[in-house]
Amino acid sequence: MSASFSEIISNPPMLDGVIIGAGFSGLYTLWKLREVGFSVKILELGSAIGGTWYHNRYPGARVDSGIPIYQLSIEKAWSNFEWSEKFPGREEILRYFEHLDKTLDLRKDIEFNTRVVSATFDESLHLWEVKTLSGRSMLTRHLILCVGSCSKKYIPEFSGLNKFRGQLYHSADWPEENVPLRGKHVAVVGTGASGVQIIQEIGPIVDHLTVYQRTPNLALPLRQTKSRDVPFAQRSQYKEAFAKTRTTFGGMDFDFAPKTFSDSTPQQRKSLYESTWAIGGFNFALANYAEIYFDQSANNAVYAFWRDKVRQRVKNEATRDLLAPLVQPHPFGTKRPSLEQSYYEVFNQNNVDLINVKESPILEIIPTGIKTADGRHVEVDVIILATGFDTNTGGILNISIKNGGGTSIAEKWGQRTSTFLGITVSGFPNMFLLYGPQAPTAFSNGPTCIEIQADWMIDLMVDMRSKKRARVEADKQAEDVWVAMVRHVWEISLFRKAESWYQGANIPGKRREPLNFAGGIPAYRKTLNECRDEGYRGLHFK
Ligand code: N01
Repeated sequence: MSASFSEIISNPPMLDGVIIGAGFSGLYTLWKLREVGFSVKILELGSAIGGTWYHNRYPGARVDSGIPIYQLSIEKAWSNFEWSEKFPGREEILRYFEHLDKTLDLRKDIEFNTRVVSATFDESLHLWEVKTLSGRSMLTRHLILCVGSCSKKYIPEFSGLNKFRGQLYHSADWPEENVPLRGKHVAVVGTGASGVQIIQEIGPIVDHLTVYQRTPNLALPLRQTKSRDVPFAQRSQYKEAFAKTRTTFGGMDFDFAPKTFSDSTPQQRKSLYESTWAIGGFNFALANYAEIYFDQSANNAVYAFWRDKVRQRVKNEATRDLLAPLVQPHPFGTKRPSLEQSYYEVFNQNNVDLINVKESPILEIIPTGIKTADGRHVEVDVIILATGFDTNTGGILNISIKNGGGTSIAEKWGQRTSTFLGITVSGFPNMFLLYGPQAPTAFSNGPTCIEIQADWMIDLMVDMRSKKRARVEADKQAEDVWVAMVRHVWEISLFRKAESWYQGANIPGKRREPLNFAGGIPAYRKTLNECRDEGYRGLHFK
């Protein structure tokens, strides 16, 4: 560490917390830590707040969790913000972030355009030294990583990528200026949440669209509601909705059906499928039978319903078989289903082609387009790589984080990712992860998971302050128990069967392991609360 103890004492720019990232988790943490009297700063790579919503500006970007629950539950913020749609688009969400900034006075404690390159813990001072790319250094008691679960983009190593003469963008790297697509020949690679939204948005305006699909997205109807037509959420109901999110599997304001699949008659099942389908959003996935994530026969039934609904919408038989195959490509819901409004109809347009890259992978990018293994060349002006992210761990491992013994987080996670409760890491004192690995992250409404984790962490920091404790660190054994729990839930679920980013299967060479806790929000909260109520069992203090 570059500063000596006497320098720190005589020159105290030392903070209680440095937060990395100004998305939902960073902003909520900043506000709440300040409310309880801690000194804290956010360092943010981008030039504005919003996190994933700042960085992901691709055409059609829109949230898949509905209002009122896709916002912070801070009354001062929600009580005077008007949402125009149940599932708002990026512009409206950025307007909301601006509102958060004004209402909560956030910006004064955020440093923008600041890339954190390293964080090193000093064993004797119990402090982190955080360094930025520009060479600045800051001392902080706590290091709080709010870097987002999808912040490190993944670009497949296609040969010839840099020889392409047209425009090439990753979905998370879309330019701020308008990219004219009207009249253009465009290729979209990838049909995850980003790809589905892009395809649906640009299909109707481009001259020609070629979609490269490896795995079909088992997408669900969004069913947008405009507040001018139907008031979809009364403010008087917000508090109840936020409270409900703490009690449901996915942190939504609805939960699985109370009855089981096995106890339901075929007619009751059909009626549940139809009603959840008609409501739209994630209802078909998360207000369905809980067994669909654990029992293959329950899952098969749901898949068959989904398939038949979608197949009716696609005219061409070969395209239909690719988008909604007769045999399920993976258990329904075990890869992230997107929400769509007109995705399937786009493939009925004459200007849209669908290429199956499972059968015929992309061989190379040629100067004028894309060549697949079957020898087909498609000439395009623009290639959009909607190929996803090195999720959950990528954003954290992007920073050189070292503990007092000189061990990096990359070394610590060399054999397996391990955390205690998805929030702390043994061997890395005074460091917290929010919305990261081994938490309900991917399986929950973002703001719900984030607030639960941040509230727990802040209670802990307040407790430490009151007891004059300078350092907290997870116990290795307690961490092992949590990692085993995450794995156990994973192994008994159907999630294990899908080649998903939930378990790191989307990145060639990335180790497969459960990166998300699939036990649901109530079980997660119970574990956090028990830990706190038992005097922070599993944590060591100094
Ligand atoms: O990324 P993805 P994403 N050749 O990994 C394909 C959040 N999000 O950016 O499925 C050809 O899901 C890959 O194929 P396969 C949300 O949590 C939220 O879309 O691996 N194809 C897949 O189709 C989401 O889950 C929102 O077989 C290749 C696609 O690229 C997460 O971000 C909106 C390939 C990647 O899909 C990530 O979504 C957007 C190759 N070599 C994102 N490599 C909302 O809330 C990969 N693919 C609305």
